[in-house]
Amino acid sequence: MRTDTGQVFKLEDYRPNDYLIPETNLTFRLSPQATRVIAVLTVERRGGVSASAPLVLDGDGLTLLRVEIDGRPLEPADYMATPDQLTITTVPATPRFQLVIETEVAPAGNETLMGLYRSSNVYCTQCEAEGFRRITYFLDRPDVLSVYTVRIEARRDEAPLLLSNGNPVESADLTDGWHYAVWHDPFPKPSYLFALVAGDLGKVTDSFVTMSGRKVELGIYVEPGKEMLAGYAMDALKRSMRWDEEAFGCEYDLGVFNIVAVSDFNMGAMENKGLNIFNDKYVLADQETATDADFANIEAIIAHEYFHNWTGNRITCRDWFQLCLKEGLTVFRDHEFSADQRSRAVKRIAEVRTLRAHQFPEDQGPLAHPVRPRRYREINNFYTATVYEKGSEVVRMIRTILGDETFRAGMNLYFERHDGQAATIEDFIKVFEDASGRDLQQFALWYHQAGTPNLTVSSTHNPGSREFTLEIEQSVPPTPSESRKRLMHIPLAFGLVGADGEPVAYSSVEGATVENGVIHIRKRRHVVRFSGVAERPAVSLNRGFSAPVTLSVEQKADDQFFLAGHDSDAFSRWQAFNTILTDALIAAFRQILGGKPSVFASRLTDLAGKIAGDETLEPAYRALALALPSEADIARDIGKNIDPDAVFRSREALALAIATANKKLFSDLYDHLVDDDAFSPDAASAGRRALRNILLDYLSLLPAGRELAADHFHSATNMTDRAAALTVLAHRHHGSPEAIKALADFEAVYADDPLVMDKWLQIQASVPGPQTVDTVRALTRHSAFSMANPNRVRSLIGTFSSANQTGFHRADGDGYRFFTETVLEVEKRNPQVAARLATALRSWRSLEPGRQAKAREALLAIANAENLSADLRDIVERTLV
Ligand code: 0A1
Ligand code: ZN
Repeated sequence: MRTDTGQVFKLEDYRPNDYLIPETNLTFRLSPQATRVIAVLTVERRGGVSASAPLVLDGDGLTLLRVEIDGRPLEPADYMATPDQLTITTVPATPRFQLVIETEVAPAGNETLMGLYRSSNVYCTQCEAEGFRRITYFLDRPDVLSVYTVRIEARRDEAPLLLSNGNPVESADLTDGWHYAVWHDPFPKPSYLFALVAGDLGKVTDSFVTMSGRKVELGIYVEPGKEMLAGYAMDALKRSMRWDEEAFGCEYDLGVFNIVAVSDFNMGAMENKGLNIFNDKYVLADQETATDADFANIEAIIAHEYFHNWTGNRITCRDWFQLCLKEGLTVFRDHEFSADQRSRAVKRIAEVRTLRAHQFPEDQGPLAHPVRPRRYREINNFYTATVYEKGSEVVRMIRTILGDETFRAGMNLYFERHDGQAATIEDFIKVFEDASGRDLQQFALWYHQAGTPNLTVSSTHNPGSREFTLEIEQSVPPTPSESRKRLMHIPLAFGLVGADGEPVAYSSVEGATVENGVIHIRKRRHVVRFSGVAERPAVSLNRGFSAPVTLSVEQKADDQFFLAGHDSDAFSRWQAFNTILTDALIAAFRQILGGKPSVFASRLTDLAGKIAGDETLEPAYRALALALPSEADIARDIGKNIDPDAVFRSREALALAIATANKKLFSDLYDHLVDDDAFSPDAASAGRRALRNILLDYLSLLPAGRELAADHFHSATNMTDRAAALTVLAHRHHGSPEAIKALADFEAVYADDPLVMDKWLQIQASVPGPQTVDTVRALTRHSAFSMANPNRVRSLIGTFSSANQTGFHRADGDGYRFFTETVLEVEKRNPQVAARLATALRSWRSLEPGRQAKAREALLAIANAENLSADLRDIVERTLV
């Protein structure tokens, strides 16, 4: 384990290395305990660099067996080797030389899942961000691009399949039951995109003909016997390949494209050139085992990794500070893909919910950082919602500002100008400046400045002068190490809506640039005057969520209700109703704290019924509208002094009020939505299931709700319905005979399917209430659980600590004690997963004082543990500041 060196990496310290490695030849002789790696590197000194400049290569826990230059072993005086560095002090005077390095690594004992490791007897690699240095000494940085040739040798019985990046070159038998394969990747790439897979895997094949008529062989490799679960992923891959040609002109460039699913993986998936490696959770699916959400995730992640071929691989990052250059852009691309494959409005609402649930708390807490950070201690901790999701929103804003066509011209310029390069955010912004002739320097603050901007908006209408005025003021709250903020350029899409629901015309506008329905906020305060407006309109703000900001709007409740029923922008219509719900929940929270009963306006509960039954709206949209803000959403909107038990009670009270007021309507609709057709994972069918399942959630609160949920569970013909019913039983009817039986039945059927058992763990880990910590403790000893597998850890421990507000934040601090123990235990094997778990306490300062003190104790207990990894120390120390 890499312990903390305390070193801080700074953007301004970037300089290119003195050396390049244009060619890399690797030979692997695979064995679980002692794999030999021979690296033959062509090293080149960059022009102008002194011949005496040492060559310093990165390593991480390596054992060096041999080092030679141009065919001669190095003298001990000519180099220095530690497990973490190889320094060659005497370098040949020639500008180019050949360096041979032989190392030995032990994939079997590697539980960090970085570098070369074994997952269920399959050899696989994970090199992003700095895992390649666990395989051999190298210039392990993204601006060193090399052409790789890889020879893999293994025992045929142990590893009949041998894969690496690029195209297959040759393969044959060796003596003693061994065999080999050689792969060559003609595209120069950074070391983080290197991959190797070897083992016994099942294969699903297909092919794709690119826009210029080249045939690409496609392969998806899975655990033998699971081939029939890879069909959806293969279909998603082909749709992604076509879409990228149509939407961005991006054509695939190798003769093969392979995907391998492994069961031990730290993240979702990895875009290694021509050989994507996936967490099997994002490949394997059928109606029996996967929910609609799983299908949607598979589609999105298959697309995401595939799209990296151009945004990430062909054009990579100069350094890790530029991570958002590939990630924010590729998330934007996968969002657009899913929007085109499904319903754009529904997709946008889901994206915004995710952004608010994950990125807003990050941006508003101690771990806030700019989309392009300037400092890091551990790069693994910067694969964040800010880099990915906010990074994507920033790209979306560029498109909003430029318009579709100019944006596309900018993207074309980006591909033309930077193909084959390791680029920066400045390069990215420049292509859009050049394509549009606009100055985007103020806009670029979105990359440089952390924090969620807030817009305070108020409006007045003067019927006499027929003038409608919006006063808009921006502020960006201080974030760690950035106390003073500069003024941002915020594209605020808006609409003025008349009493008939139609857009209100105006003759002229002054006070801000307004183009194509977007107000460009650039100053601290804008007074935007619309002339020729006879009647007071309702204002629909941040349509389509044009900017990732919070709004403080002085708006009449009547306007909110009006917009929730009439806004022509589907996102804003959803937003209006969501705001109504949030306001009601916050009021109920205060009533509960004041010892008063919660009361809800009948026009609110009536509107919920109207939306549920509105056949002009897509079922998926109705389901999203009826989903109450989560406890974490409510807590975030309250902001401080949070008592999670009171939040929970307010939410339950509102759910009960909505269910009670709409009993008959919900029940009829629930019956009507029953689906007798053959299962399809498509968005429309999924939307109907989503609506029916949220209705079940409401109906379960009413008399006979428990029986209804039990029926729903036992008659379910797909995992979406089964998991939804099990959640309702376990959460709302905890401990009931129906809940106990359903959990037991589920376990009996799926005991041998780890991915399905993850759902079983998740559902139990999220049961509200103080008793759940004991359940979770007990489940850590269940045979379905393993501390060594990231999916299991995230399902049980991750769900408990980040999705169970009342259980985790139990008033006596026992949830936190369990958390400390477990995080430290996971850390011993896998620091990266432990560090991610530890972010569950990032919002600890918004809790009420009692819980706050206990949460701090828990964080301090982690911080004071001995030999803390760099990953965990970085998170815990920043969280405590
Ligand atoms: N580049 C991948 C994410 C990723 C990052 C680090 C990893 O190491 C454990 C794995 C994957 C993506 O954006 O999909
Ligand atoms: Zn990515």
